[in-house]
Amino acid sequence: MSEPSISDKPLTRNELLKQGIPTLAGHIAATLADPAAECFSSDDEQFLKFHGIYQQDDRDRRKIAKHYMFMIRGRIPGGVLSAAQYRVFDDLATRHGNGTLRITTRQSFQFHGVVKRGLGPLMKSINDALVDTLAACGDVNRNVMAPVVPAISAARQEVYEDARRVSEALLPQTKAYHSIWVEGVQLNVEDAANREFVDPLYGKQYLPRKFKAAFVIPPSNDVDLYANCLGFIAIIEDGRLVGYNLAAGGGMGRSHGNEATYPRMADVVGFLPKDKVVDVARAVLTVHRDFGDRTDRKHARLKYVLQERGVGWFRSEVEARVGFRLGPVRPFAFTSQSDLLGWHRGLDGRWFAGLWVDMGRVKDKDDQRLKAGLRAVADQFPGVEFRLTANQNIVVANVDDAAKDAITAVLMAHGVDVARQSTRMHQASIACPALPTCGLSLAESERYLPGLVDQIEGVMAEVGIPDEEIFIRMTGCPNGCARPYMAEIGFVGKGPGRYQLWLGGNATSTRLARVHKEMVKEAEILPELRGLFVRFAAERTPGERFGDWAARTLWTAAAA
Ligand code: SRM
Repeated sequence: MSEPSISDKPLTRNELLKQGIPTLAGHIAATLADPAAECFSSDDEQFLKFHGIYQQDDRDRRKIAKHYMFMIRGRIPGGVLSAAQYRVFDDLATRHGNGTLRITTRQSFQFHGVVKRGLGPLMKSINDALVDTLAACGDVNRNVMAPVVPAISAARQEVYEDARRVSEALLPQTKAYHSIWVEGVQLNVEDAANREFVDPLYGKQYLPRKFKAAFVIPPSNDVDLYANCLGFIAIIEDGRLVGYNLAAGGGMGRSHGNEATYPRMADVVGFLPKDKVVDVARAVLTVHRDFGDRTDRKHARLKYVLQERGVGWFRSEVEARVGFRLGPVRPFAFTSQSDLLGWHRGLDGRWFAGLWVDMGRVKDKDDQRLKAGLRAVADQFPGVEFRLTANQNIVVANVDDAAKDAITAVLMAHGVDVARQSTRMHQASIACPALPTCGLSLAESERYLPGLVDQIEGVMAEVGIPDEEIFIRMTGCPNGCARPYMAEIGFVGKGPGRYQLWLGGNATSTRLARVHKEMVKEAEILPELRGLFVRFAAERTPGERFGDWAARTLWTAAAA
């Protein structure tokens, strides 16, 4: 194993905070108990993240005053919830949140708009439902992703169970979470175990930055594997899961005007037998722990360690930590990244329905009452399962023949037509939440993209490509939360009404897009796309997708 080099640059403020209170308890319980306190201190804001909570304020109302509210994110490995758990999330969103549930790009649910007095009851109820929010945010391993299609084979079920095992194995061990949110008391710091607490895996300072892991079963890349710090690509031979190809070093986050930050796709490093998956996950995490940059949070992701030290070094480092050699990468190929929408029958004979959720926001709107419809399904069919997807959709799974038509009817009664859900372009578009909740957002995203997609469809029809599918992703800032750098068309917020335009991702999410225009104003987006679509329609080869055309023609032209 290599020795990490010691930097003479000072540690970041977050490092000192973690080092000072490794239980992550901060002074959260005291502020929580104080009815006069509207918000937490800036130090506690950082600790709260490890508990799955973000302190936000309503940016629509900032000009009047700061209205504090909280975003809470679940830890839901693989995005799987029982009907009973779903009902708890639904109830809590109505009772304590803004009446919506937001499916995230990592298969979780977020509550938005929770006020401080609702925080304690909400957290307690989630935990009572045997779900938690621990490590959904913070400098730790985040929600572990897993393939969406419900368990239709033993191998698929095994992959899902491995994802859960890895999620559990990489959890921080602090007692503070349980003490504050379940028992409702401050962590007893007089207790020696708490006073001298050092996490056995993470140490005193946890990771230099967030860490993200995903499992995938080719040929579907429905979790966007290459955007993750750690990826396990299932290798299934003759119906048996034999092991995984290890991928590492992916990440999207960057900052405008800072060339030292960039999106990067994970490298595929080698093969491991299935029984080593937890050991390898721990080893990769500890490489990040030991070699990530703790002096600059913008440079602290595992992707920079791989980029700067090389894949060969990384492989040797992981091998030294697990005590065995990784095998050669086994062949695999991805053919899609999309969710299966509509009804499908699994190999086990059970049905599942993929439901498109506009921008991942489960809500009731006019005649489309998705939230009430899903709730009715959960109430009336307690044996079903809900699966959240990385494309911000939801799957109702584990449905038998008798229930299938009845569920269709329940959804239809709420204005949700399983057979005709939306247009291809809307189904291929995702955006991050951005305004008014996200403190980092520079431009609109979730509230702007649906209307823009309507207009883009209009332009496509005019130039003669009405039935095309183009993956569009929008974010309000360059952090990459909706993974715009993997999209065929990516919009990255630069300021109010202004976006950087990225082009050239592909249908399998296996190629990074590139900047096409540094900045387009809202009014310039449609004229810019119209020009591109006209060229695409004229120059495309048979069956060629927009992203492939863009990469083939625009990049070659730029390089010439
Ligand atoms: Fe993200 C920060 C929302 C997936 C990269 N992300 C944030 C925060 C918490 C803003 C903040 O720090 O105050 C956003 C809260 C917005 C809100 O109001 O809800 C936010 N990120 C989201 C979600 C909800 C977007 C969505 O449309 O679903 C996703 C929650 C996933 C989950 O369940 O855990 C979400 N974020 C991602 C992804 C995609 C992924 O993981 O596959 C990325 C890119 C991959 C990566 O990590 O590189 C991503 N989020 C970031 C970053 C940039 C990190 C970096 O490398 O610098 C930030 C900023 C930060 O951490 O300082 C960020």
